[in-house]
Amino acid sequence: MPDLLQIGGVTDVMRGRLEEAFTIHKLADGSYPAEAITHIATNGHDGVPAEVMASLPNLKMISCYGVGYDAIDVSVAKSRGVMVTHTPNVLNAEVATTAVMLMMACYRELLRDDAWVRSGDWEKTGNAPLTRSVDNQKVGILGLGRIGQAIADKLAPFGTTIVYHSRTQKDVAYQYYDNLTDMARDVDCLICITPGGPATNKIVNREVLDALGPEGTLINVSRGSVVDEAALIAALQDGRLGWAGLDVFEAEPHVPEALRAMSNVVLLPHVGSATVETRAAMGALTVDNLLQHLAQGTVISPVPECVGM
Ligand code: NAP
Ligand code: 8YV
Repeated sequence: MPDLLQIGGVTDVMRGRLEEAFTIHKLADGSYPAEAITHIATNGHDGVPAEVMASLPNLKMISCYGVGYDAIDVSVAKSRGVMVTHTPNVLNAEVATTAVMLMMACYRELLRDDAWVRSGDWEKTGNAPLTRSVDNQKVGILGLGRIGQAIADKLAPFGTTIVYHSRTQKDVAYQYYDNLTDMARDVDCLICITPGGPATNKIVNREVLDALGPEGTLINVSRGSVVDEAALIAALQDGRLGWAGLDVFEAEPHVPEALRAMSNVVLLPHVGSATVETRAAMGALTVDNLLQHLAQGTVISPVPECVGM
């Protein structure tokens, strides 16, 4: 059987299917037969370390369990003729739910009010302070791609006015902004859902956060690198930004103490797609890509750079 290098974890179902077709070697075990490895199964967090990719002379394909592939150097892979696949679409609805859930938790002070009940404050001091309605808000989506559109769809029943910023204008009815700061100035809530990587590094900077302003809410379900975390912390501490709902961070799993200490932020441990149902679909597509590549030399969902390879 061909040899596969497993980077990071896989589910039991994925392992069972992979074991029928590959001899599996785990990077975590410390050694692997470099010459023999033809395939890699990895994920969006672990990617493929540069030294690992360089150590595999006969590598043919990398399958990523996740849609974001900024932790894999696709230009190096492509220059070596190595196919890279990912798991688009099957997680759109789940990640959109996470974004909307974070927005609602910020607006309706879910964590504060849960604590109000648990601490006995309701009995001791009476009703909790009022919150803000999620209805009829103007929401700016940074990155109106597959998941961005799913977020817009999920927000439609709330009477939301959707506007968006991306590099190119899309064929949609929503207002397009070619300037992110201008969009941030005009919206109540900014939701980030672009890819990570150099092109989007810290594009949500101090200027954008100040434009969003003290009544504004920032939701980030994209990558921690998209938001300047130090500028975000400063804006929240100074009251220049109102609220933040964050699923992703600059140096995961490290989350700065300053963020953990704030009551106007809601924090999640990068679980945008992390339900049993959606992870099963992502796992199935990750393995299907590997098995089809083995059997036919083709794949189902190449990353855009590898289409037509
Ligand atoms: P997609 O369909 O490729 O959409 C990406 C969008 O971002 C497009 O609208 C693209 O439009 C825009 N974009 C790309 N580069 C940009 C730039 N430099 N400036 C402004 N806009 C830019 O991708 P998707 O499937 O929706 O996934 C998006 C990302 O979400 C993934 O790459 C991943 O990082 C993240 N994600 C996170 C989780 C989680 O668990 N939190 C789960 C899944 C995905 P243009 O090309 O016109 O710019
Ligand atoms: C996963 C993600 O957490 O798909 C992505 O880009 O960020 C998430 O769905 C991750 O990639 C799983 O490995």
